[in-house]
Amino acid sequence: MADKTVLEQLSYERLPAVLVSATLPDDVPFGDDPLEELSALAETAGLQVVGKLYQKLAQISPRTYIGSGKVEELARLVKNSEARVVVLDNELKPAQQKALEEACGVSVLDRTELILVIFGQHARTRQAVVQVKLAQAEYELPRLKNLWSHLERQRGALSAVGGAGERQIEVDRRLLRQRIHHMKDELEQIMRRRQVEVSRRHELFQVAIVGYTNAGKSTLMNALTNEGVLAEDKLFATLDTRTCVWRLPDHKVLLSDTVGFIRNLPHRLVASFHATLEEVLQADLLLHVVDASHPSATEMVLAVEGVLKEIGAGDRRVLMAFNKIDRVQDQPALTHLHSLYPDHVDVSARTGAGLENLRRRVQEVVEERETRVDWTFSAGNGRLLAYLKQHGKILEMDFEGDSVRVKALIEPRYLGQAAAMRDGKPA
Ligand SMILES: Nc1nc2c(ncn2[C@@H]2O[C@H](COP(=O)(O)OP(=O)(O)OP(=O)(O)O)[C@@H](O)[C@H]2O)c(=O)[nH]1
Ligand SMILES: [Mg+2]
Repeated sequence: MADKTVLEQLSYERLPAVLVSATLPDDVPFGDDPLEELSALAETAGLQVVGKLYQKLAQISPRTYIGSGKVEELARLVKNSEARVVVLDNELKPAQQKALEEACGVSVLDRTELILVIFGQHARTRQAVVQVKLAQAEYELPRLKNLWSHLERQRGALSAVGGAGERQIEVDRRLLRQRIHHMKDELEQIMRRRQVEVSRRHELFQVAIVGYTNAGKSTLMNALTNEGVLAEDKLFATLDTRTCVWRLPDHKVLLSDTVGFIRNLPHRLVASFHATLEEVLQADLLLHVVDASHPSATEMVLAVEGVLKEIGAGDRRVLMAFNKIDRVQDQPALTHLHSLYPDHVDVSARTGAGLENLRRRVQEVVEERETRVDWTFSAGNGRLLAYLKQHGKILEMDFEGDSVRVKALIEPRYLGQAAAMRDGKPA
């Protein structure tokens, strides 16, 4: 874990930073500049990028991740650019992180830690705060020992205080494990309360917006519902799921905005955001929003599909929404995406282009699954009303005198029984 004070400064000070990319032969290229995404992450976190360093590695160096010649080059670059922090676009082992810090004389963060910093800055609700703290604590746990032995080495007193050091590590670990335990408990409680809300809402068809970070998910949610959720040109602007009612031409459905995905999302983070992603797992339809104007759109789509599989939502019905169509330059690339994903709509959340089409397409999906009924029957027929509620989704219900008019969606297999109840025939 990098120096805590450095992490705290990130949010309000434009600390100068050097970014490092090390690519292995099997890495899939992601855009022209391998550091483009890390730059955006760094900017979002509040860092000021003052230098970039690239290395193509045949294999990872166990001690410093990058090769020893590169370490020297990095140390020079840090010195010359007066950088205060180094960020590597890879996941570092604790010992590698320490070795690099010693060589450069400044804090070294890896990609995971930078994402954790951003999450920490953007967490608003109690649930998001606890989830982020949990992920941070789990990141810290395996790094505790290393910090300690590093201190001991510095003092050159390993043999003298070895026993005391060992005990101190155990104490630190136990305290951290306790904190992790408490946070998991608290999350579970929050989830139990949410579960009640979710099951109350269960009567409506649920659509969850998913997609790569910065794809325009929140902007789209706002354009469709006037909900006024936060949308910014920042990575991970949204950390909480927000759900609201979305009115389609003939239906009312629930629309949820969710946390953005990113490639190489660390497993720990995926796990700690499970609660937030619960909405995705319960959705009837996933609206996968893609920044179609991005040169790496296809890789982003694949990364999102990877995360969906990982959280157990790989088999969900998906409608692709190719967003930011207003600024697509590379028409052949878009045509290629169209051919890969025939079930798609082109939209611009900014200009509103394609939104009507999107509403219609989602409505079609809703109707595909269910039969729509528009029945008027005696308000005293509570049995039918209960049956429709249990096996279908009530869209509208109006009492007119002693009769009731119900518009509902119902799965075809329940339709016969419901119709019999309406017509007063024995089941
Ligand atoms: N040109 C253009 N820009 C858009 C469009 N939709 C969104 N944007 C911009 O893209 C940026 C990101 O939008 P958000 O809606 O915050 O993206 P998000 O997917 O919710 O991002 P996270 O919550 O950070 O994962 C903002 O600057 C938006 O104004 C669009 O259709 N066209
Ligand atoms: Mg958002």
